[in-house]
Amino acid sequence: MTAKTAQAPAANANLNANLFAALRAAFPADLDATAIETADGPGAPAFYTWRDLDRATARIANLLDSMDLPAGSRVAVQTDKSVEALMLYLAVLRAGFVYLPLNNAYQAGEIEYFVGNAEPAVVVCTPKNFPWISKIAFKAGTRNVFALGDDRSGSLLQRAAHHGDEHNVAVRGPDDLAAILYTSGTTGRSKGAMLSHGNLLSNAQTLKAYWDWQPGDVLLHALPIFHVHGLFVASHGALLNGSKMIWFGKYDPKATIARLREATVFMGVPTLYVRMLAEAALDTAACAHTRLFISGSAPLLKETFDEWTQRSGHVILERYGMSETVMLTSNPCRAADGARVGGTVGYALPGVGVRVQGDQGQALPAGEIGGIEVRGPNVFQGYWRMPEKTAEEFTADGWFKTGDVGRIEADGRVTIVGRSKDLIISGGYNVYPAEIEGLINEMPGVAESAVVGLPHRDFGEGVIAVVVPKAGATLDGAQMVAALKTRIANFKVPKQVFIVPDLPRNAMGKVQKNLLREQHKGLFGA
Ligand code: MCA
Ligand code: AMP
Repeated sequence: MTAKTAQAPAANANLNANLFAALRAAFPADLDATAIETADGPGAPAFYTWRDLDRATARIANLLDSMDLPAGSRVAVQTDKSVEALMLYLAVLRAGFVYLPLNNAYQAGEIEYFVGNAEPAVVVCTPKNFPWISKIAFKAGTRNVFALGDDRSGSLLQRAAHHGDEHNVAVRGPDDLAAILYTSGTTGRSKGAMLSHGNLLSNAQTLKAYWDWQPGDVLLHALPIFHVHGLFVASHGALLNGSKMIWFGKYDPKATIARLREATVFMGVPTLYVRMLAEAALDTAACAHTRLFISGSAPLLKETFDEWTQRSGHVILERYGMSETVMLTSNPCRAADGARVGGTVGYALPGVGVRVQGDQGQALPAGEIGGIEVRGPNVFQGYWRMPEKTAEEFTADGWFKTGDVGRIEADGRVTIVGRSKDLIISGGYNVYPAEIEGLINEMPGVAESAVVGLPHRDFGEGVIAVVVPKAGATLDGAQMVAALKTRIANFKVPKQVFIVPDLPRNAMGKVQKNLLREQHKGLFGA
């Protein structure tokens, strides 16, 4: 079944296709109006005007230009969330280089892999992490390492201050790379999804129209800016509409509810909604000013959807996307486009093709469950320096295999029912069991392990590990958790480790993870 789609907006081939040029063109005429107001963190409230965004991105872009970097150079960034970090992203686009955001929970081993794989010309990190990250970067051949703190400290802004505040946006074509986002896709080690200026801009323009961005809209931005949701969907949405953002460095449900009165648009992963629902202050009055609540990155439980409708008076708009594709489907925004239905991810966005195929690659009729495949101007250029992996993830007729399993109704509505990829999504972050199992299996005394996700009332899914010791060995689950915390990002660390004599296997010898999930399903009270 292939979902019906409307036509995508035509791109003007005569214009600079650099995404920054489009964002800059959308700045309001009054450059002295507030573009971003910080709601927390050092110096809050701080007010950044559109002119500040223009000048600061020009300074950083001029600094990058002054370094004579080769075309296509990657700029890898692991910093805390700040307006300056957003400016750095915009400056990298402006100068025509390739932005590589890294989750700020990543530890040394993870950073070493990304830096080794992407070979960035520039690395930016927090002043606190500078000693160890710079060591990794210099060892991998990176010549330029800067520090950027969430209090405007660090060498990046000091150096940028010596540069002019005017800059001609680098001319880029729609297929030129704008960003690389590391993701494990459907199998194996982390792969860098290469997104072009055209991928990002076409998606941002489509969402601006489909979500009916209005003059005067204000976005409450409470997501991290190292993944698609916070960096692209949320920030591009506000910037392309010339909309002010209320900017949280860290998500806090109480503070978010208090500021909703000034915002018209909110975007979050399901955990953000679950946490707000746990607050008595979440009521219709708190949400009276907001016109649109959007959820994505992980399945939104029907009960969260229903409770939100009841408590806030708003029906959440759920949408679906991936790092490789940005946004793919969305429930309608305007009543004229249809109803928002809980438990579904809506319709293919205009210009995006979504189809469901059977195991043998055959087209399936409406309502039947199969693998979700997609195509469109938003679909990425391939995995960084992995042509074979890229080829594996596309069908012969050019559709990208998402690794998600679902169905499309006769009217085109898409529902995701599961994943064929072994992936856990915890609080909106992806955890690849194979990565964690690999680390556990290397630990002394471990024979084998299985990592699974269980229903979790806060994170949607919570990670656990089930571990078999070698004959005669004694293992301590708590010690294993502590050891993993020093090696990988905290959200990937199993919340609990169970030591068992053996793992359940089927007749083919494959570990039956479904049985482990069933056995432990009540652990996180969901
Ligand atoms: C924090 N912890 C977690 C998670 N976050 N555990 C599991 N899963 C998580 N997501 C644990 C930490 O390990 C730590 O435990 C403890 O919680 C406190 O950590 P802290 O960082 O203070 O937590 P928090 O600030 O409360 O963070 C929870 C959060 C955060 C706000 C829900 O996870 C978050 O911002 N999630 C959003 C992720 C996101 O933006 N995803 C979009 C991906 P300990 O102390 O034991 O170590 S983009 C995407 O998927 C696409 C394409 C799309 O469709 O959008
Ligand atoms: P990422 O690799 O971080 O881009 O995560 C993409 C994956 O998140 C998708 O392949 C889906 O499995 C999942 N995802 C994103 N949005 C939704 C949603 N609304 N419902 C269910 N799963 C989602």
